[in-house]
Amino acid sequence: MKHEHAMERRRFLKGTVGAASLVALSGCDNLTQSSWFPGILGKAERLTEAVQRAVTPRDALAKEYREADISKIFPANGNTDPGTERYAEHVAQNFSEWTLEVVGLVQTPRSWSLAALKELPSRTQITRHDCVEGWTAIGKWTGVPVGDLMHHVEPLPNARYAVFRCADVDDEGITYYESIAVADCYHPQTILAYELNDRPLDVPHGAPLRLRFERQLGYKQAKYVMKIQLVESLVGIGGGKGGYWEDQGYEWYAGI
Ligand SMILES: Nc1nc2c(c(=O)[nH]1)N[C@H]1C(S)=C(S)[C@@H](COP(=O)(O)O)O[C@H]1N2
Ligand SMILES: [Mo]
Repeated sequence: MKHEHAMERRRFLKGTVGAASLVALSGCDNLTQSSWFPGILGKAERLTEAVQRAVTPRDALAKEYREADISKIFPANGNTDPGTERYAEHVAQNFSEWTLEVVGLVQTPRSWSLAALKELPSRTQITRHDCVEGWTAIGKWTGVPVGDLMHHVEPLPNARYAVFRCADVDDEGITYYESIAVADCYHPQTILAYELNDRPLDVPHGAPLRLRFERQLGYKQAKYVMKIQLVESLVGIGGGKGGYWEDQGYEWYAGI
């Protein structure tokens, strides 16, 4: 009986994960153009999250690679320069005035200059980035664990999501943002990176600070991060689906 149950479960998992990866493979353009897609997302997505959490516990580590595995070229994708006057000033000042604010449902809101963040203990990880557009790259990231920042600000009990606010705006004036569960901020590989392959992050890859949330797809890896806002609900933030691409039909739980 026990065995039969396990078989059942395995079949169920296989089917569901298969469907989820098909969705991931179909790429940006197809998704935004098909009108049915956002409609079915709610249910399929909750299923994906539940299944993936069952298969991969929340604290499981993404695979880390060796120096020799680092890709010769790490492509830059999406916005590759925020292009605003203010951002150009930051570039000219070598980001000396850049601050990261952590606000919202926290005991003690705080901000850090880039220099102050670099003085905190750092983590380095060599991981693979997977973009839904069909490319992958292995890079070495160094940054500050987001969990350490959380220990400083102390999230309130009702803080469920951490929203990452970015400096770039698209042609329609929509600002890029992303969100992850506050619980996932404490995962050891969730870092705000300021170095790629031992050099300060360059503009195309999200200077001066970008999120690495290693067990999820490329679009979760928010670049040009200026602010982390802790909230109880995603309603009223952007289009309400938890991220720039999510608002256009992508899954919020983009596990890989
Ligand atoms: N702020 C911001 N973050 C972003 C994007 C973007 O356009 N703006 N694109 C996302 C996508 S789809 C991918 S694949 C990665 C690309 O990161 P890279 O340019 O370092 O390769 O950044 C993600 N984070
Ligand atoms: Mo992507």
